[in-house]
Amino acid sequence: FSSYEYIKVEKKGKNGCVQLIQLNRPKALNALCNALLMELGDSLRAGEADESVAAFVLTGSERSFAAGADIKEMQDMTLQGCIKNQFLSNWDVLAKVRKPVIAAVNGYALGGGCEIAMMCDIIFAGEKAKFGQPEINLGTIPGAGGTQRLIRAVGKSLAMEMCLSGLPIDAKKALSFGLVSRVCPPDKLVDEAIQLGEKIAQQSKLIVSICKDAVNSSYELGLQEGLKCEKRLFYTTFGTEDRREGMTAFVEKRAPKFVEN
Ligand code: CO8
Repeated sequence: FSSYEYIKVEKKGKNGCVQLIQLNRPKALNALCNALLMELGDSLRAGEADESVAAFVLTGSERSFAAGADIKEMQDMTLQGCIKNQFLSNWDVLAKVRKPVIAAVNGYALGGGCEIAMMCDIIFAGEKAKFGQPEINLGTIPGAGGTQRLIRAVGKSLAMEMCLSGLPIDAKKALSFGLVSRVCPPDKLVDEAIQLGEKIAQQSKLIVSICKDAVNSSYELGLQEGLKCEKRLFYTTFGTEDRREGMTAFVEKRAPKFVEN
């Protein structure tokens, strides 16, 4: 973990069950340059492979979660270059992680910063967080899910308002529209996220990843397809040791001991 320049990675929680990834490029308010994104992808892959890790927490600083893609890197880019280099096509590592990811957002989550928060499974916000898609101010549009995930989270009117005007919303509004599920004092935010990660870590890792898959299918499919997918995944749990253990422990009035990864 020590070789990273733009992120800090630590194991937190009981037995290091939560991998905390802190974006750490303070001079640029955690603008998401390519090198930072490579490191983020690398640390996520390492956490996926580490059996002691049950969940990730992704955070920034108190001032800024991430102020967007790096505008200085993009300034001279061309259409041809974007296509040729598949610009930022590696951003979705986060959206494809099998273990749960909790975003703990203090300060600015703008542009790509808001988009990576929305790629996480759960978002907690500090009281001073600001979420926005200001790309329109730069003569461009969101390119990593901002026009797609935001509308699912907050509905069409507010998503349009944010994307077309570039104006951000505060934590309270984000909570009232369901973009985030909890608002906490800034200095308590990361601990609350880690505590949730620890709670998730008490469950079966295998069943947690199946459950995450099922919830995501609702996000991605229509209702009938989603219900079918859920049913198949529900049946799948009956092929696992941990499902048998969970129900047996309930019947025997004891705590379950989950073992499957
Ligand atoms: N990129 C590069 N540098 C940045 C960025 C950024 N996004 N944001 C801030 N910085 C830098 C500033 O240039 C400044 O550096 P320097 O000291 O060298 O001048 C430093 O961070 C501090 O910033 P400010 O002085 O501006 O700090 P303020 O407190 O005055 O303002 C703001 C804070 C409001 C956050 C302001 O910095 C700002 O508006 N930043 C830009 C926000 C933005 O427009 N983000 C969207 C970027 S575009 C994007 O994310 C597109 C994603 C598309 C993904 C496509 C995937 C395929």
